[in-house]
Amino acid sequence: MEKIDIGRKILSENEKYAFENIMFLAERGKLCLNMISSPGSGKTTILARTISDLKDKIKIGVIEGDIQTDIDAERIRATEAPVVQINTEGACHLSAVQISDALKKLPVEDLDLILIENVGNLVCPSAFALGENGKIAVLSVAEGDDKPAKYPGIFAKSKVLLLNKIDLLDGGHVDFDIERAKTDASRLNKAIEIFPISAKTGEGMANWYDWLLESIQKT
Ligand SMILES: Nc1nc2c(ncn2[C@@H]2O[C@H](COP(=O)(O)OP(=O)(O)OP(=O)(O)O)[C@@H](O)[C@H]2O)c(=O)[nH]1
Ligand SMILES: [Mg+2]
Repeated sequence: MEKIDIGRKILSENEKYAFENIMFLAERGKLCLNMISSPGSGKTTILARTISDLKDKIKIGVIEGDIQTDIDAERIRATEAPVVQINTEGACHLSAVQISDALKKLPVEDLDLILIENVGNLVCPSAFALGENGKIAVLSVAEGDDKPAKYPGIFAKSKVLLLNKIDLLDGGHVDFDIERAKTDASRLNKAIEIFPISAKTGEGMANWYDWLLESIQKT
C-alpha cells in the first residue's frame, strides 16, 4: 500500500506561504514578530501597553489569533492601532496563509512594526512558521518556573522571553524562581534575551521597548 505522508505535505504548504510572507515583509522593510505563550500569560495586555507607550515613536499593527471571538481585537482597537482578528475555529495555532490574508488587510506601508498574537498555547504555534522575523515567548510567573524545561521548543526558538506579571512576586503570592527560568531558557537558547516585566505596572517594559526600537532600526 502506498504511504502518504500528510503531515509533511501540510507543513510544506505552510512553508510556501511563510516564504511569501517573508518576501512581502522584506520588500517593504517591515519587522514582524510572532508572540507565543500559554492562555492568559498577558499577551494582549503587553501588546496594548506597548502600543500606548510607544505611540509617539512608532506605528504598530496587530494580527490577533484566537480560536473564537474578537475580544482581543476589541482590546487592541481601543488603543486605536489597526488590527485584524483571525478565528481558527478550533486549530491550536495560526498558519502562514492566514497571516498572508491578514497582511493584505493591514495598512502595512504605514506601519513600523507588525505584532502577531498567536493562539494561546506553548506547543503547536512554535512548530508553524508564519514568515515572521522572530518569535517572542511570554511566560508569566503564575505558570511556574519549570516551563522552559518542560516545554523547550518555544524557548529554544524565540529571540526574546518576556517574564510577565513580576508584580505578583511582591508579597509572595506565587513561587517563581526567576534565576531558574532564566538559566533553563538560556541553556536551551544562548542568544535569547530575557526581560522580566509587568504589563500591569509597567516595570521592566523599557527594556522590551529598547529591544523593539533597536530591532526596527536593524530591519
Ligand atoms: N498581575 C498582573 N496581571 C496581568 C499582567 N499582565 C496581564 N495580566 C492579567 O492577566 C489576565 C490575562 O491577560 P491577557 O492579556 O488577556 O492574556 P493573553 O495571553 O492575551 O490571553 P489569551 O489571549 O487568552 O491567550 C488578565 O486578567 C490581565 O489583566 C501583569 O503584568 N500583572
Ligand atoms: Mg490575548
